[in-house]
Amino acid sequence: MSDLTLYVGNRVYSSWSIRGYLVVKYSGLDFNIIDIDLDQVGYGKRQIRDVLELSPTGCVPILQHKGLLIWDSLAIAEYLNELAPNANLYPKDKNARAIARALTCEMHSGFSALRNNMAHNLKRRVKEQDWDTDTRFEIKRVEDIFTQTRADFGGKFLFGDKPGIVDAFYTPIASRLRTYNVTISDAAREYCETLLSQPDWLEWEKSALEGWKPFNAGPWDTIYE
Ligand SMILES: N[C@@H](CCC(=O)N[C@@H](CS)C(=O)NCC(=O)O)C(=O)O
Repeated sequence: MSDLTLYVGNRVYSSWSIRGYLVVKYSGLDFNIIDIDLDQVGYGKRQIRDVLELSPTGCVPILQHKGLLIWDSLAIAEYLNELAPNANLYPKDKNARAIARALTCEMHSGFSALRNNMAHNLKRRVKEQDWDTDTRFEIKRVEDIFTQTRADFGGKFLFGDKPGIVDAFYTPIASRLRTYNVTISDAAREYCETLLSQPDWLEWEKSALEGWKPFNAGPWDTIYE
């Protein structure tokens, strides 16, 4: 039994949990995973009792290492980067690492239109729709990030041929673009396909589909089917 445990939410929906999961996988460390059903009283208000017992934020993912509890996917990623320095979760080169961190932080704190209008649901596929200006702007920014970063630093992934923290953080975006059938450039699509055929993602996706049950909490019944 490993001394590292990751607590995650409902796998079909929880995009933040995906980030945490992929980073732990990419760290190469052995870990346990505990699923918390977010379909409970308090969901959407960060007041689910089972989550609050672990983190004052009321949010997953949460990483437990020995006596330490770490909340927030970015803090989890940074902690794992320190715990597994040889996994190269960020690029080795100082300048590339700075850009990788900037892109990770951009994902972590931005893209609110995309998040709000494209609720994460890896099971769902819907027809392409007309997006509002803000969403279109963010889709374009994502395309530019995918294309330019790979041109400047990349291989298969954004910074080489191995996935790292920044790739983990953009994987739920690739999943959203697929769910909502968003038209993007060929270069951007190629990177999305790389992310969505990566074995650790496929393992998550398979377990998510196998463990799926309808999500009733919140007002999003039609989205969370
Ligand atoms: N910034 C946080 C956000 C985490 C977050 O919003 N998690 C959602 C699940 S995807 C959650 O736990 N929501 C509980 C709720 O809304 O009550 C992170 O990076 O971990």
